[in-house]
Amino acid sequence: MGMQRQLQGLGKRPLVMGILNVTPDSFSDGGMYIEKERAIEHAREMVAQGADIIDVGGESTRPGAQPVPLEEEVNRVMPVIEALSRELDVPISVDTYKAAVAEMALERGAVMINDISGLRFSPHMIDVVARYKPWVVVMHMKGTPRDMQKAPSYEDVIGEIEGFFEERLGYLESHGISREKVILDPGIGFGKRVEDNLAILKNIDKFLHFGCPIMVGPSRKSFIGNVLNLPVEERLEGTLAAVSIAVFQGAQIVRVHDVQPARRAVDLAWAIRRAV
Ligand code: 7PJ
Repeated sequence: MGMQRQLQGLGKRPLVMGILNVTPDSFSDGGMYIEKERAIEHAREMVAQGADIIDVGGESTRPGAQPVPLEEEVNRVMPVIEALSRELDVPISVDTYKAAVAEMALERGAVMINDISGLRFSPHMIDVVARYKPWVVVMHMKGTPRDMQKAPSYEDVIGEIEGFFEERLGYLESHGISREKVILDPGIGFGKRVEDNLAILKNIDKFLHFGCPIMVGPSRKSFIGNVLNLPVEERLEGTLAAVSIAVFQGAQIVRVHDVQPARRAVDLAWAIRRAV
């Protein structure tokens, strides 16, 4: 338990977060790991491949996706979180912006909340974070999953994300939550054009001054498909290029579907970053 809460290795090497979708409609693993047993098996496999964290999500947040009712999300996610936190040594993260889901997950052994809304969608999320003091991923998104890809634009994408991080850290601080266990994520694909996603990856180092670990999740996303003209099932190499560049720039956590190849890529990118 103590080991879990430390987020072992953070700062010493890049961490790989394996994506565990427990949803019937997620855009790339759609319907494959619906059942609890299959989800658990997939998590075991990701850990064997080198995952440092498992991120369990019950609601697809791909562009245009409809929100999932609370009860449905709870039914999908809680049995898996309970089983995984009992069985696995790696920390469990819950991918949710709903305070009630987050609280239930923390009660069942999760130690991290991955909130794609950066604590904006659920007014009580801040109270859950203040009470349980979990690791919390604050992700930037312009708009909501339903409307975020409807003509997003920025004058200065990096500056706008920096401003958001600044404001969110202030919000947390005003509720007595220090940045010690806050992870910042620029939210690749969440209300961004292709050029914005590329600029973010090129400029990850611009987010390091906050003193928080930076996480990125480019895995299989459409900007890769757009640049390479490839469908979702052929975006592994693009994903590896993206996570490698991010780690070379100073990102400390990468959120991916394909754990083994990402592990190898980011470990090499990290070795190069550390080289004299
Ligand atoms: C992200 C995420 C991401 C964080 C998703 C997908 C879409 N959470 N959840 N960062 N993306 N923190 O996995 O393709 O980039 S859902």
